[in-house]
Amino acid sequence: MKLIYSPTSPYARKVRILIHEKGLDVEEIATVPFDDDAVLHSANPLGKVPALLVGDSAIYDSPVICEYLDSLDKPWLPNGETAWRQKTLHALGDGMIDAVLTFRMERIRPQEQWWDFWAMRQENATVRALQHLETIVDELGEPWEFGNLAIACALGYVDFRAADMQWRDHMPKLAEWFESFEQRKSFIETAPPT
Ligand SMILES: N[C@@H](CCC(=O)N[C@@H](CS)C(=O)NCC(=O)O)C(=O)O
Repeated sequence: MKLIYSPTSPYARKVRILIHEKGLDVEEIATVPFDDDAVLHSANPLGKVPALLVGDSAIYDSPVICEYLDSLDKPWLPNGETAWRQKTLHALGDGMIDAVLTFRMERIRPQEQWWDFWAMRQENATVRALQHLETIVDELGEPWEFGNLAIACALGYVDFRAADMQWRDHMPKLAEWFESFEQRKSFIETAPPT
């Protein structure tokens, strides 16, 4: 298996942590999606990372890749009803990443093209998600789980792209929960380059 990824992608970071934690045999191939890499385009017509090559076929969209890789060895995703909660937490993390990515893209355009309404909606969504996480922190679990994998990567992405939010000042329980994840080897080794 081969993973096409970008070192700054938080979506790819989830997959890479999962690979590291489970010791899976996956070759990691770095690319820059904005360079319109032909290998990436042939794997994923949407031109987005991550994409996983399995034999002659490709799997994409990071939650699908995570679910596939997780199923290969001692699944974190439980069977039955609780799986829906784990998938929903994973979607919450992904949604936070989507929101931070979107408002950052607004801000790196020339200022006269900024759409403040849209940027503000994404920023507000991120704040609401952080506030919600602070209220459900006891549910997030301590070892890696399918849901908290995305939440931890989302918090890492807020730190990477929106550090000025200073979320730790307002969400102390979440900050304490996140500390133990920040110290894990797989999290450190997949950190975006500064
Ligand atoms: N929903 C997708 C989002 C992937 C995504 O947007 N990746 C970004 C990098 S962080 C990308 O490849 N962007 C290139 C583009 O949109 O053209 C997933 O979870 O895999």
